[in-house]
Amino acid sequence: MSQTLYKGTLSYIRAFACSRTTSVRFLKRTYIKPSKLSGIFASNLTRNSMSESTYSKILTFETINPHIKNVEYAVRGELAIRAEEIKEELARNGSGRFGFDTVVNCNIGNPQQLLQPPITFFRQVACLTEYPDLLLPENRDRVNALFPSDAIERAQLLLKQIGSVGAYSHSQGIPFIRKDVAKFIEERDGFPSDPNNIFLTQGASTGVQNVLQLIIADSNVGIMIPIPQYPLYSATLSLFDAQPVPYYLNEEENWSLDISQLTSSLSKARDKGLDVRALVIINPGNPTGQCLTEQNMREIIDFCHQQHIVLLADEVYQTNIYQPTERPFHSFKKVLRSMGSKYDQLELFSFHSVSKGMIGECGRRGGYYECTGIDKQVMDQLYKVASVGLCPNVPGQIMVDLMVRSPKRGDKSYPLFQKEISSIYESLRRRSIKLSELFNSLEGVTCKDAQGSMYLFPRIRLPVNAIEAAKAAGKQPDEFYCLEMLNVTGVCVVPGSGFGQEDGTWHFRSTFLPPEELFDGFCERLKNFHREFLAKYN
Ligand code: DCS
Repeated sequence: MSQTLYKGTLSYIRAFACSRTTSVRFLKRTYIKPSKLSGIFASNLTRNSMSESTYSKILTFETINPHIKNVEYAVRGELAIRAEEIKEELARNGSGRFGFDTVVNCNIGNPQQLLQPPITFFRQVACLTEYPDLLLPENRDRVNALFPSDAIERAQLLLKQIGSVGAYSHSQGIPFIRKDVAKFIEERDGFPSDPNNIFLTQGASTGVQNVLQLIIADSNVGIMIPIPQYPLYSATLSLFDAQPVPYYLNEEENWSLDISQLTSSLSKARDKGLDVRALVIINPGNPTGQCLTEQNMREIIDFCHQQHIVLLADEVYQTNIYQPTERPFHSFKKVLRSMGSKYDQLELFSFHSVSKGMIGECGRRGGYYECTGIDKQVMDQLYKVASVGLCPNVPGQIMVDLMVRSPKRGDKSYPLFQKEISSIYESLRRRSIKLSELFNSLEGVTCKDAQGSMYLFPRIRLPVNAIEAAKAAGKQPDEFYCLEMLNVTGVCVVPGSGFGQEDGTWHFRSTFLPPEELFDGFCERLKNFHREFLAKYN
């Protein structure tokens, strides 16, 4: 036995002996006679050595955490699962059984899955940081021929700060990148931002979950969420066992937010004894695509201030703005700061992500949240939770840096960057209009324009026979309609019931992300399906 192995074995034996002694001492204190110990160890042994046929699983559907069982997430729910099955069948047997040869995933805002090209500069920098040997002097000529000088410089700068992308970083996120985020916020809003108040995250999702976990002190806590809402919120509330306090958006008024809705929903919840602590605003909206006016945002801030409520501003679609003159994006941080010192104490968390906008780097899992007006001791606790997860992934953090510090006018990469961003933006805008026109042309369907985000949320009025058929199949009517749409056209959308909707109304959510060159064909498929569906059930 080698010396080290011998020493290792010895310390293991000592540790084992020590733990046996400790457990004997513990058992003595709990009044179990050491003589009985052998019996206890023996019965444990018997339990562990149950035969295969009598072994009962520790983890069953009945015994696991019940809050996990309550979680629902329709964006990747039944429709998405069925879509995957169809894809597999198409790959195995071809399109024979179906009237289409591809599944189009409009159920999720995942632009690159639907062939949106990545931003070249971002990938160049990502590539150089992943494989730093490319930056060695001996590779210089080849790399200079392939990469623009500003991408090389940015990669060098980042690597100087980070070391290796394979190393854990600061738990709150790389300080250099947080400084860039703070600078971006300052330039966007015209008000100061402190890098110590920024937490980098794995997409906005983990940020939202960490903040909700912080707020939900017990199961009597209520969190105000919009209806319809993005189900990250309802799912996280189920997971942490808190109470959703729904407030309804006004479909007739372009999914606007009426303060009287907030007030009545809050007072109902407080009457029931709920400790309502936070209000979630998704702006621009998902699934509803509306952008709030500045005046409306001031009212919301005033409501939170008066009612002593924390504001969570989900602003991941802040650059997906399709009516920039009538409905520009304003951040809650900016509006709050512009309202003067009366509101200085308001507690605000603002979320952003690399998954959306024209970037669409969903798979990189990059994001951040900014804390405004949050108590220092509370921030320390958030930091502790971030530390337990060690750090957000470093390539995702790099993508955040690129998002907040993209090429500027005069930089080598600026012309290409600008061309790519505006071509994606213009195309998204055209597609949003085309799809909303299509939906509005269908019998019994109405659809509000997307002022922002990546989705349309049309309302469908279904024939009585279709509602009966849905009931017979054990489905919600909108779920039934969406399943038929998937089976007939290969287009996968999400039923409105996955987001919440006014009772007695039915909707579905579709992204407008399918590639533009396929868009006419895609619209045609939907049009034919809807006509045939109505003919079948009318
Ligand atoms: N907030 C909103 C409003 C979102 O729509 C999403 C993602 C997120 C947060 C979280 O995104 P990341 O974690 O990737 O930053 N939207 C989902 C959706 O509805 N479709 O695709 C994903």
